[in-house]
Amino acid sequence: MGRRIIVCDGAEIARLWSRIGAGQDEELTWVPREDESRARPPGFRALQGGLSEEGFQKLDPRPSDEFALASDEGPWLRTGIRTLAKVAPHVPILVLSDTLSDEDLPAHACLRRTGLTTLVRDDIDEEFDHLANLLRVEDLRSLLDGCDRVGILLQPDPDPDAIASGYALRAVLSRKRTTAPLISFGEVQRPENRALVDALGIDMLVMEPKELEEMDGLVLVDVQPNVFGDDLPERLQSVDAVVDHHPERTGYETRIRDIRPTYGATATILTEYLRASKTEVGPRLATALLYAIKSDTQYLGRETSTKDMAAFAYLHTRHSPALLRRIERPALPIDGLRALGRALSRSEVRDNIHILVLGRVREDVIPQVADLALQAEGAEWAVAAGIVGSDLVFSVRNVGHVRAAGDVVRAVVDGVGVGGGHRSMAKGIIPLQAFREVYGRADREQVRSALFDAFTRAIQRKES
Ligand SMILES: [Mn+2]
Repeated sequence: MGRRIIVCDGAEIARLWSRIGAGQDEELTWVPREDESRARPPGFRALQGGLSEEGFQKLDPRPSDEFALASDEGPWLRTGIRTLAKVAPHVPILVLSDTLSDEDLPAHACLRRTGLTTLVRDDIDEEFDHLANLLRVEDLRSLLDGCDRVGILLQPDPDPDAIASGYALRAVLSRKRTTAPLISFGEVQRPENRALVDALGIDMLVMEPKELEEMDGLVLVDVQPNVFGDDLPERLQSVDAVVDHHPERTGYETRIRDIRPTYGATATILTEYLRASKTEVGPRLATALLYAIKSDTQYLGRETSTKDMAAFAYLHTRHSPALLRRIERPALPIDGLRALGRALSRSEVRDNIHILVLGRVREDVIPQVADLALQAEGAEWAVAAGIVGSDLVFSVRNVGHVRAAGDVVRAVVDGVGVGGGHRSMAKGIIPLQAFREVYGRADREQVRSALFDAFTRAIQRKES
């Protein structure tokens, strides 16, 4: 390794550098300004001859060295860069300047510019953000301190963001499942939500709204009270805290309100709470929050903020890849695999659409088969369909640059079922009875050709 040679313009910048603390391999030099010759900052030696060729030659620059030039004066920096490039053309230069931009500097093959105090500034801003989050956590803790049981209420059929955020809030409050149960007014049903609950061993307390009276404290996570209807039970009209990222609603009271609509996930807010309060984040919690951010932001797609990115990066170093795989790729039952085998034997990509009809299967098999189906050569659209209970359920994927999957599915189920989704993923449900009324039988062949016609029409309509 070569040396890092720091050249500071004047005593003020040199002193700032020594306060930040010099790195081990750094050689500190400075160019005194007029009347500064006797003000040598500690640890620095003067660049003899200033920014002249002789001055740089005395430093004996080698190709493995790196230079930093720190100044806010254009002429000083331009002279320094040009002279150094003449003496040592292959030495890389880091320019530290808060006032000059890249355009103010001469061309150089290996040069980077960044701010000096702005770097410190960014860190300070980040620390103030942590401090604000810590204050929120302390407010929550002291508000709920005297409560025996704090209910953490999630939306009905809570999604991964809600579940992980509730789970994290319990950790922030240093409580257990008995003293801070996760509550929902309905069972966890959708396969991706179930997968998270099962993998983490979270137990959800399903109750009626009126049973909330049993809770001494009540916190809503990833949801606001109005979502539960206009005619709110009394306990929901005035709650202790709401932590959410959906647009702010009115019509309820809460003692603490932390709503951040610019965030892509409530899990990001909770990750900030955990970091600010230095609460331990083990692999299970990190995995849950990581998966929550991933699924709420469509894998850091649209509507992702830099806060979500920062939380994601923090969690990524702490999560368990094996656990994440188990959540994202739940074990397929053998009869599901056999159904897939039968469907694959009739596999065909027609007009860029690949449809696999599975027959009767466990619901969570369907989205996994849809993922697989999209990998077929030539497929721009993949549909996996199966019968679950008395419904025909199908998952849809597309390669992304075509029409939004959610819109297409809404057109397909129009008048016969329900459905929706995002740009590249969607899901539809058509009751078998409704399907038969429209298409006749509901055997594999009929399902396949009905879906093919419906999708062809819906995709074309969208493209015209
Ligand atoms: Mn959410």
